[in-house]
Amino acid sequence: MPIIKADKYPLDPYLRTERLPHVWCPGCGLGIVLNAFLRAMQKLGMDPDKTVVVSGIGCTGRTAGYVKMDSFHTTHGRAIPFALGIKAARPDLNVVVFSGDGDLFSIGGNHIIHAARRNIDITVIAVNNFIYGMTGGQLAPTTPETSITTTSPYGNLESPFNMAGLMAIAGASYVARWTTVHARRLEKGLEKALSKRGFSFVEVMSPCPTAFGRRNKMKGIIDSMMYYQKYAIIKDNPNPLDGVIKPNEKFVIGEFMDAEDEPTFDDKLWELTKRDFLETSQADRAKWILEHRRHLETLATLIAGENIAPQEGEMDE
Ligand SMILES: Cc1ncc(C[n+]2csc(CCOP(=O)(O)OP(=O)(O)O)c2C)c(N)n1
Ligand code: SF4
Ligand SMILES: [Mg+2]
Repeated sequence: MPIIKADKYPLDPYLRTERLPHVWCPGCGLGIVLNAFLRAMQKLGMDPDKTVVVSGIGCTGRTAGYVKMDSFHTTHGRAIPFALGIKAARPDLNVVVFSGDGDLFSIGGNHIIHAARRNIDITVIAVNNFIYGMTGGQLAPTTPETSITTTSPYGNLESPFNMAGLMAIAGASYVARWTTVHARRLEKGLEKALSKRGFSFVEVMSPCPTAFGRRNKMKGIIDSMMYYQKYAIIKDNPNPLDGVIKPNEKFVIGEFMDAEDEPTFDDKLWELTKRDFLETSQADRAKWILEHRRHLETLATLIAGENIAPQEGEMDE
């Protein structure tokens, strides 16, 4: 059969192709997750110049280096506060965190629960491969009980986090969990998450044959895929508390939360800013506007909508 050489790939506009081939192992699920994310962006017509990707450290964290948009490979566990800083400074940008289970829920655990609680308008894609992949397979806060890792050679004794459940209960506006076998549903879920206002979170169960699978009877990629196929049950509006994952038992995937119009942290901040403006004397409004010029664009909308434009002469200085 002739070998067809492809010169172009449909997702090229979103990839730094000059950095390929990537560092991920054969059989790693990360390519599927990245593909689903970029396809979702493409489907939504999202402008890469208006999108920022932030990753922490780990195999998943390498994603930031492959996407052709402003992207940041930050310190381990600090992807969320870094992303919040970007969103606070530039609320007009789409801010996406793409990082690993260890990075987001171990060292970064404190940050992520508070970002969900505050309903900050960012999207988090959390790749759950049950392990610290890059550093050689240490126990993660998501490792299922009894699993073998380099730091639990007799089997994990700890209960793992139910990441999707935790995010839903903490206050996220949108929470879903899919696996790399459910690639189409994953893509749709990411489309929804990227379009949602407020904190949106998508957990993706993804194989790591190198650091997790080969120690836990999922040596090859097919074993992991068969595992997801066999044990995943798709449920409509599952109870977040039912999101616990136990080895060799059925686990729930689907949309755990899809809240309607929950005010975001930004909305509340804006209400406060607006009140501050309205309480400012007529004479001081121009000065106030100059001081708050970072929000001028939003302010223009407010002025148009609520007719509180500065009076003649106020903008002269
Ligand atoms: C402050 C700090 N602590 C520890 C590390 C070592 N480290 C690098 S990656 C990593 C684990 C990453 O695991 P995860 O986020 O699940 O990503 P994966 O490699 O599995 O995709 C750790 C502990 C580090 N780089 N910085
Ligand atoms: S170690 Fe695991 S997570 Fe990292 S690239 Fe290899 S298979 Fe993927
Ligand atoms: Mg991991």
